[in-house]
Amino acid sequence: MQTIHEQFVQTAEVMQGKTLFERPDQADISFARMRDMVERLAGALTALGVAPGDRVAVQVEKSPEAIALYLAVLQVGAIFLPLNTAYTGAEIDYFIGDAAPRLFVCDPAQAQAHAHRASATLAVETLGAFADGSLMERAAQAEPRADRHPCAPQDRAAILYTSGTTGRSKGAVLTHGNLASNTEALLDCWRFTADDRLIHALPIFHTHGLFVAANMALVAGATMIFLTRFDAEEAIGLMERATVLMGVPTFYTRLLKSSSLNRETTGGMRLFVSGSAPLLAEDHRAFTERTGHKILERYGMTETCMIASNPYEGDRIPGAVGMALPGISIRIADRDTGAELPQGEIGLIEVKGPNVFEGYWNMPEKTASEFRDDGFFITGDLGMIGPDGYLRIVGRDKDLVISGGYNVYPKEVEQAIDGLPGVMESAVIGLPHPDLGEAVTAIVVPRSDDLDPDSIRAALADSLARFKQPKRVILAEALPRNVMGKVQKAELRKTHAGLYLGTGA
Ligand code: MLC
Ligand code: AMP
Repeated sequence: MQTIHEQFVQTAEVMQGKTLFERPDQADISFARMRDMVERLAGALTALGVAPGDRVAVQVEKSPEAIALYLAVLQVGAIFLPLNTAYTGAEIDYFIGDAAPRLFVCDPAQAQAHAHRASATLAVETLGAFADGSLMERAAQAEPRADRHPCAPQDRAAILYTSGTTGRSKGAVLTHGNLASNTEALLDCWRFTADDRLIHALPIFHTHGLFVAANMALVAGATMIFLTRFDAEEAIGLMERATVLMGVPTFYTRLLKSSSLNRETTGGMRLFVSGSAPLLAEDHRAFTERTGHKILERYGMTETCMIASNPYEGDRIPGAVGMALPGISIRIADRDTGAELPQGEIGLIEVKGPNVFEGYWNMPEKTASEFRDDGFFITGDLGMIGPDGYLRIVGRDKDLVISGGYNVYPKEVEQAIDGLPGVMESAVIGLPHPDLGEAVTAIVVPRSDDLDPDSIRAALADSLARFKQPKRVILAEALPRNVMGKVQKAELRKTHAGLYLGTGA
């Protein structure tokens, strides 16, 4: 196995002056320049005392330099820990406490706010969106490092935090083998080559933007049209110079809203990929009608990278996520016994293969409870495999909301709300939303009359990232419960189903 970093170096050797990053209003960056930047950053990391196995936590704006930092961390054998830029100080406290990184890199604008974190065991540096910040200054002065720490497939490459059902975020530990094997499978399945020009409008702190989109371009030698955020009109305008778009379903909902989306504007594109949340079958069909392109939907998870994909050649079926990627096994199992279910029956989706993560950081019991004895990982998604061999996701066994491709675990939001003065209890649910797919919504039972929805939302601002905060808060006299006393979330979802669709209260 070659690590993603080793493959990038090899590709850069061949590509040299070819453009890796193309950005609106900023200079292009070639493969050769990127390689130099990675070597300098590797030198800076070593000078800062980052050793193999150390965690490097990074909460920075999207930039080519942030991708260079990721590669440099892999080069020196350290573990890359990207953090959503929306996380609040309180959330960062937890991640740093749990992962105990050697280095924390933040945006220069946040330097003051994080200065107190620096200690004998934790260095704090900055990296901005315009190649600015203290880390880039160090890199400019550092002795470039071309040598690399040798890494085996089972060595740790990254930790990605995903919020947990208990309200405590879990750090999914991914190995070099996970990343390299998944990239190899995707390059082959989606026929991705150096000729591709990828519209990259996803954030780079999650699997989709980093381990799918960026890794594929870095290894294949493709060009990334690198955008800091997704704007439908901008993306459509770029399509005549691009070949591939990878996005969450919200990208496609927004593209469909634009009158400029048609066969002509998408004519040069060869592939549209959707994932991270369910793509509405009606959006899939509408997209084909408007553009002639069939969106390729695939299925993945932070813990497993990509699991299944609709075929490049062959039927891309609306509402289905396709077949297991090469080398990966999928089975549908009975929720309680774990026994494999026959074709056509609905059960838990379980997965095994070189893509499946090592486990959760510092959580051996949690890790053990999510694996079967024979090594299959329990995804928590419910699905079935039809007679056509395609996997279809029909729901979730885990209490999870996916809003615009971001996961929000209701428990974490409920704990924050329940801690507010004047709140008796709360239930957080996801409701259908025309733009985000699902919107985080809180049903709150107040203790007193003076509690109002706006003050609840305002009180959460410092503790929860914006995307986790409820879009709406509904006050209620009581929560519906079953005879066992368990809150009936399905009933709440039914009662309020039309809230964002303009069809309900
Ligand atoms: C932004 N906001 C959101 C939100 N994104 N609220 C809920 N859910 C979201 N996903 C809030 C902002 O805080 C802001 O709030 C308001 O909405 C508008 O912000 P914005 O910055 O203008 O939003 P926009 O840039 O349009 O972003 C929407 C989005 C973005 C859908 C394009 O969220 C996005 O890029 N999502 C992709 C997430 C992703 O990469 N997921 C992959 C996970 S990996 P206010 O109140 O201040 O106005 C994974 C595995 C796999 O799942 O299979 O891939
Ligand atoms: P995350 O933990 O952010 O990696 O999100 C992973 C979850 O996203 C999966 O467990 C699924 O519930 C969901 N997901 C990813 N891709 C799809 C898809 N194509 N269709 C439906 N759900 C998806």
